[in-house]
Amino acid sequence: MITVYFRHIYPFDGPIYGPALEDVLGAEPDIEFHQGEEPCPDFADRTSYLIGWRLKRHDKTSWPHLKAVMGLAAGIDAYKDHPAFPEQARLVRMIDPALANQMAEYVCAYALRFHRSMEQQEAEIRAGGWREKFTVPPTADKTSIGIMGLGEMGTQTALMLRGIGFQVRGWSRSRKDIEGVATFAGADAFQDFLSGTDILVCLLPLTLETENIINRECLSFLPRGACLIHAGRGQQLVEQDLLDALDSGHIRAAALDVFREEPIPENHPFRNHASIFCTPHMAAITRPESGARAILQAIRDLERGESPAGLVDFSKGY
Ligand code: NDP
Ligand code: OXD
Repeated sequence: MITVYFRHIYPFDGPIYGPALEDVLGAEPDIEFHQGEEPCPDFADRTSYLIGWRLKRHDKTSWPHLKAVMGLAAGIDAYKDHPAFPEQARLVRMIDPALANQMAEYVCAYALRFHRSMEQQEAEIRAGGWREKFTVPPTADKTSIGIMGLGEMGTQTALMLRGIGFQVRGWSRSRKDIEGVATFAGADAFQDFLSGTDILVCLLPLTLETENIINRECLSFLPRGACLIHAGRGQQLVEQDLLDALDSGHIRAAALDVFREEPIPENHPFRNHASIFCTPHMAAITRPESGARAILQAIRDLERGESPAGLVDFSKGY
């Protein structure tokens, strides 16, 4: 028997994810699936796979036979360097095309808004105006969108943006070959990548190299009037540098889904800034049904001795 436990961390875990995991994992004849806030000690003792969003302090010793922690998120920040990560276990993060597709939709939504300057026109209307300046909107191929991070999220986003007709470029650690997308790799190519980007999209994982990467210098390499769409991690953005770049007019607008502190504090300057559009870390949220199927697939891969798509290599840092 393969033993799997889904530990509820948040109030929505039971109602949103519980039924789908029960349907998918509970239906497998060779899987014993349980869920709740904490298993009984006997089940914890036998558990091979622990599903959840993050760890608890006692996890280092509570699961003596754990083979893998199955993260419900794509990012691994909740687990990386966590002192309670059970030593013998591996980590599998969420890889699901439906998740990447959601991210692509989020980015396309803001890319289209910024490309058509909708935020400026809406502000004009709020201020009592009407077509203050008559302009013919540019075609999408005149706007270049640059994506930092060409992994699961970034690649799907690049393809959807390309489908709309935007000029698309992407930057990653290793060189990628994506038809119709201009690709750049490594720190040496960063400035080149940025200098031809009208709308910068950050879909990078948080690592020592990417922390504070969206800073004064990075923003200064973008052409004047560029926009930012940030859905990586809050710690990648130096907040004051963005505020200064918006004040000076160098950056026109920013859509932010992730923040250094979540929820954003009540009096945070981002909350009421006319050129910053915030969403509450919802750019891409694991879907219960496809997420549960992805977890089952990963468990099957591990049981066969194969590496599942989301198996994390901690030495890489993401
Ligand atoms: P992947 O690991 O699949 O892709 C990461 C990409 O970033 C890769 O292309 C990688 O390069 C690149 N990269 C990493 N470090 C560097 C670096 N120092 N310089 C240049 N490129 C770098 O991750 P995902 O696409 O699945 O997810 C990315 C991040 O998106 C997550 O870690 C998470 O933080 C965020 N996310 C946010 C969500 C939200 O709702 N806001 C939802 C889901 C994810 P290479 O290909 O060469 O390895
Ligand atoms: C994720 C996230 O990493 O929600 O999946 O940010």
